[in-house]
Order: sequence, then structure tokens, then C-alpha cells
Amino acid sequence: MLSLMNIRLYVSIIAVLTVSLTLTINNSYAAEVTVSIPEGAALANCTQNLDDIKCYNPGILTIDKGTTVTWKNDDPTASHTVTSGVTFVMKGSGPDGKFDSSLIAPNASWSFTFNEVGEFPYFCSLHPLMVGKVIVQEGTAQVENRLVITSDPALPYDRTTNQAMTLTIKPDSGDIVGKKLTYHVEILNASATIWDGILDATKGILELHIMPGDGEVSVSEAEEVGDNTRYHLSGAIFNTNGDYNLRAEVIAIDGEQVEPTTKQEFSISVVPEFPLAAILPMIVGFSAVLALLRMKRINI
Ligand SMILES: [Cu+2]
Repeated sequence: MLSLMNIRLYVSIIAVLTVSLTLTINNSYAAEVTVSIPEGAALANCTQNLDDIKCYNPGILTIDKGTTVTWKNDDPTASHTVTSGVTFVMKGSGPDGKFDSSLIAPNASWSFTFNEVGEFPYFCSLHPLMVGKVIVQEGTAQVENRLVITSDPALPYDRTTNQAMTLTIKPDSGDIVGKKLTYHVEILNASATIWDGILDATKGILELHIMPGDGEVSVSEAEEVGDNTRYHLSGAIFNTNGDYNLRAEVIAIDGEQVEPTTKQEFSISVVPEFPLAAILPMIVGFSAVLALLRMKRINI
């Protein structure tokens, strides 16, 4: 028997696997850039023009967040450092402690990954006229559009509680976040469509408030609740036990029709109100009371 605990365990395992997979994929996209320290850098002065390439080449480097920068010492005549902060020659207060390569020998390299947006001036602690700067921008790389679907209450859904179920479809990443989205939503039971519709979500977040009942499925007008656009669905949805599926795909962004490539599926397991395991002890208990009453009657 698949107990609730087991299901929760499996869900946790799947969640961990998904997160690890996502991190792996993100890492493989991380950019790498090299800055050369040219020959003669020790004698150069770039304090008047950070864009000069005689100290660090390039002197001003603009990168996306998450980029790893490698400084290679191509100067065979001297060791150098890459020390964050503004050199005292430029009226700065010296090292600010954000990064420091310590000595980079001729032909050696040193790397640092920039995970924060901002401007990072640096200099060589041996030759304070050697200066450079790294400008880190929010990544412009395309992030995959992704939808996340959640349910409240948590699954499996017990249809006998006569409780409404809220399914939330939310853009999680990519250029769909925060935009007005039009969804094609489908609810299936054993691969047969029991309801489908086209629904707008003003800020992209769609909330389906589902009250299982009988009869044809009807959907309410849109209702704006904070950032969510809520629709009430009632009728014959989730009113029998089994495995259901919710399918959502984005068919328009800000009113512009798009290929429905952004989609997500969510499986919903619907269970009975009183499982047999709960009913059996009740029947046994009730019978015992009846038997006791009869025995008493006989004794009297
Ligand atoms: Cu130097």
C-alpha cells in the first residue's frame, strides 16, 4: 500500500532531483571570460583611463552575473595581483576585501566568479598604477519559460470533505513572469477531457478554485485577488475517485498569440472520504454496542 507518508517521501525525492537537475543545467550555461595581464604592465599607468589595455586587457570588462573571470599573467617580467578596491593613487582606501588573487606569477592564472550585480574596481597591490574594473550586469541570457502548478489542500484530494480545491498555475522563470498570459487549460480523467477552457491571467498567475459537484462544469467570470486571477469551477470535476491531470499551456503573452511551447502537467489523485480502513472499525464498534445492548436485555 502506498501510504501518504510514502507519497510525501517520493514527492520530496522528485523535488530534490528536479532542483539538482536545474542547477546542473544552469551551471553548464555559466560564461567564462579571460583578462590578460600584458607584458610591461608593471610600468604602465592606467589610473587616468581605466579602459587602457596596458595594465589589464580589457581594462573595463562588462559581464553577466554568474560569469567566471580568469586573469592570466602574460607578463614574463613580473608577478601581479588582482585586488578589489580603489588604489590610494586614485584617492581610494585600498583593498575592500571583496576579492584578492594574491601573487599571480608569470604564466599563472587566477579566477573569480561574480555572483553579484555591481561595479568592481580593482588594482595590483604591487603596482598601484595598474587598475581595472569589472561591471556585472543582471544576466541577459535567455532563461527557459517555466510554469509551476501547486494545489491547496495538498494531494491526494479527499473528495468526501466537500472542500474546494485551489490549483495555482504560476510562471516561475523566463520572459513570461509578470506578464498577462492567456492559458489553454484542460482537466482530464484517464486521458478523457472532462473540461477545457481559455482563461486570461492579468499578471500571469491563474487560480482555479474548484468545487466538485454534479452536472455540467461551469466557470465563473475572472476575479482579481492580489496578483492572482481567480476562476471558480463547479460541476462534475474530481467527484469520483481516480487519477486526474491538469494541463496548462500558454497560448498568448500580453495578448500576442504565441506557439504553445510553454506547458506544464500536474497529476491529481482523488480519494474517497471514508476509506474502508476507517469504516470497518466503525462497523465493528457499532455491532459490538448492539450486541451488548441485546445481552443486557436478556439479562433483565
Ligand atoms: Cu602588478
